[in-house]
Amino acid sequence: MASDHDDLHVTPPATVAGGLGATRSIASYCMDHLGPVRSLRTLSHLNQARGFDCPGCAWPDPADRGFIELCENGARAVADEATHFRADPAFWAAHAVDDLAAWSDRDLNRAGRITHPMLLRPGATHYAPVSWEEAFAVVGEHLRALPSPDAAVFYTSGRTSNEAAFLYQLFVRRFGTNNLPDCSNMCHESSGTGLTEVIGVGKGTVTLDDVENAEVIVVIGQNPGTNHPRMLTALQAAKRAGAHIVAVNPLREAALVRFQHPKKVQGYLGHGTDIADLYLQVRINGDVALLQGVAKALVARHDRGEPALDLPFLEAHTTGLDALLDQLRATSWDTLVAASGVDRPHLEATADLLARHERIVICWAMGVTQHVNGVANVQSIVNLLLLRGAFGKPGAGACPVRGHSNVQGDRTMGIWEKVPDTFLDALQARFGFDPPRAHGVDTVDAIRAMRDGRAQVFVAMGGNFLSATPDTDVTAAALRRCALTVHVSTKPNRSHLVHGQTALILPCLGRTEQHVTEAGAQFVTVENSMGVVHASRGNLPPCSPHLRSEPAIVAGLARATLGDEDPVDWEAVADDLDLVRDHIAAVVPGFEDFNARVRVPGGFLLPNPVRDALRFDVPGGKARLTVHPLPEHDPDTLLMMTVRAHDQYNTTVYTPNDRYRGIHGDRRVVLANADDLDRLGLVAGQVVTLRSHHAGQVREAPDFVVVPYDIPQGCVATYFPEANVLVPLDHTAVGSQTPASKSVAVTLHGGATEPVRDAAS
Ligand SMILES: Nc1nc2c(c(=O)[nH]1)N[C@H]1C(S)=C(S)[C@@H](COP(=O)(O)OP(=O)(O)OC[C@H]3O[C@@H](n4cnc5c(=O)[nH]c(N)nc54)[C@H](O)[C@@H]3O)O[C@H]1N2
Ligand SMILES: Nc1nc2c(c(=O)[nH]1)N[C@H]1C(S)=C(S)[C@@H](COP(=O)(O)OP(=O)(O)OC[C@H]3O[C@@H](n4cnc5c(=O)[nH]c(N)nc54)[C@H](O)[C@@H]3O)O[C@H]1N2
Ligand SMILES: [Mo]
Repeated sequence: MASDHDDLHVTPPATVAGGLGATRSIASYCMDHLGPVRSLRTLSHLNQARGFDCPGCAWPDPADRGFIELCENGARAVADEATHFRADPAFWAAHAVDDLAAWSDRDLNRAGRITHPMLLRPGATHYAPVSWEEAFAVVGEHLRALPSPDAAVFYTSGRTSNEAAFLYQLFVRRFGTNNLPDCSNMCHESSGTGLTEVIGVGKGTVTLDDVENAEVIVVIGQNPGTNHPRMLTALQAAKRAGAHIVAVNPLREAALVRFQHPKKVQGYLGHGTDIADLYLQVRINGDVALLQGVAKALVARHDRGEPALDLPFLEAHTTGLDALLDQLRATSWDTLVAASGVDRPHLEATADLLARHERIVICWAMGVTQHVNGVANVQSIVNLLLLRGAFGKPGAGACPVRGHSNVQGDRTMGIWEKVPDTFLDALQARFGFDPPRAHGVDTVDAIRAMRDGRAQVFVAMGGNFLSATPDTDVTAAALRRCALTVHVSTKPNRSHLVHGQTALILPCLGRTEQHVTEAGAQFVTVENSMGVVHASRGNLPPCSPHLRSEPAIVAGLARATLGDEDPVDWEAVADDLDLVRDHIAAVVPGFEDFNARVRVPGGFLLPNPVRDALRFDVPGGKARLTVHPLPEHDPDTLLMMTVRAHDQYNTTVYTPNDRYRGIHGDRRVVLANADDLDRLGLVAGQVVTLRSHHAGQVREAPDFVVVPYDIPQGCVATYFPEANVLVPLDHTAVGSQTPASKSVAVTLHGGATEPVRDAAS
């Protein structure tokens, strides 16, 4: 895949996020995709109490929302959905599937909204329009012909509403399988697994108020300036109230250094707010060592007789303290400093901040979860919080910052291949059928099942499975082996082009669009990262009269598969989402009186035993302190993390730029440490091939340009999804099976050299 890199332009990384640059970027994307009138109409409804939930991320809304509560990337996510471009039947007739496969991700997405259900018949070169009834019949026939319900896989991405998710899992379990993998398997699964094991709840334990009232906030393995920009408002508020912020990241991400609020006049004019008081530039996957180093420094203070551990809390609420203290005392500073790449004074300074304050919040995202030891990372974070007694009180707790806007809600609704028996019992009681009890496949096992021919039908409620999952070539072969692939989608993506023998695209309404049925105007609900459930109402007319809502599509699939005699009245529930909410209220704990409570502006907070009552639902009733070995790495390879650029939403690429990091015009870059490049005899601008190494297997990705960057030695960074071909399917987190896409062992191999383009050119 040779390409020239003439458009690549590298500038020094930004040292401040937000400000005018963000406003300009919103304006240009909105004008391109929406035009002026539609821009204002759309954006003014975003995250308002009577408007729609931003499809960008799962960060909560503040109580005092401004006229437009948005951020640059939220606005782009909205403009991207509300775009006036259309991938209509004429588009699909003009382009063969094989031709579209050569398009860039950006161009595919820019083709616009899909307007009609489309069918690719066996052997056909083009998708062609099909009626909804025929589309559903194709799915029903395939599903009924399977040797077992477990030969089908039903994926979900995290934008799906609570109502659609509940109906989808109900349909899948009525059909007879728990094969419900979701994007969470690749995302915060390590958080859910790690937290459940040690504190008994798989979600965060803080509210937005807690973040704003914390005295110390640690942001680890997260790039909020790009991925959760509205979080910066909360960090800024906390900072102004006197909080200390510690950033732990291999890169000096601009927003963690300084932030200018793009909506506030003083934001344009002032120099912004300094964010991180301490910036720990950890080595990739050096976090277990770093967190142990900070804990060791706390223990050393305690051993000197200084108040550093919350002993009454530890005594009353935890087990495992002695084993942890023994391990921390026995591990040498040299070991921890070498493994983390952070010097002892910085680790001591962090411990100092923690020792001097009570209200501590630790926030994290993919830099923590996507490692072989992702669960150990999460539990090492919990260790620190427990040592300081930072649970069950205001201004303190664990804050895994979720990705997709309803990824947390989808899980609550039962989109989970390993849903607890209590959930299945409640389904059984409500609907009078025996749900399947055997666990289903997660994302990685779903790929294995399709690869090995054990699963022949793949259905996706949103998402872009091919590009989001690891080991792209393996996943592509797995999907191609299927008899049928079905995608409920809003926009074209690569998963539509790498398909089973028969393939369907079922176009659905998006968050921004009005949803009116015979029962009247409908709204949906979502759950944000902090367990607040609230309503979301689209305000734009649907982009095509042929779209159906996600609940209506599930109902159509269910009727075509299960027949008209099914005890669930699919037609009625898809038309009137209040009926779905009544079912949810009866099945899911915390949703009692759902229809009434969700109509209160702002919604309601789900119960959380740790946050509300300092109750740890683990055997013995006490939180567990845990001991973890330090991860090991092959010193002959570099450790690669695959990250998001500023101008993308997961697999949707808006532009080829990564503004804050100073990379423009090209995404096929590898950011590397200058000393490593010297050692390897590589120079800036050189085109290299990346090879990953796993259990004796080598995977290769050609044609990446070397960019020297401020990143610790031994570490490199590339963008996802381009680098996913290098992530081995079997390279996953212990306990959660999350692909370890931030810990890939690679080597760089030089080809022809290119002239160096420096910042000034
Ligand atoms: N605009 C926009 N918003 C998004 C998304 C998007 O693609 N675009 N995606 C959404 C989704 S689904 C998710 S899950 C979130 C993702 O949000 P993030 O987790 O912030 O996304 P990543 O780009 O994967 O960034 C990971 C960060 O972790 C750092 N990191 C990598 N490896 C390590 C490590 O070993 N240790 C430490 N301490 N840090 C490390 C990287 O340098 C980077 O700053 O964002 C959500 N919001
Ligand atoms: N190497 C590497 N791989 C990763 C990651 C990484 O950091 N590195 N991150 C992982 C993470 S955290 C995640 S969450 C996954 C993301 O994986 P996915 O959720 O599968 O991927 P997205 O790119 O978010 O999906 C985009 C598609 O969703 C469809 N869509 C958008 N809105 C809607 C809607 O309202 N309804 C429906 N039905 N469809 C809609 C559009 O057709 C669009 O093309 O990727 C994972 N993969
Ligand atoms: Mo995610």
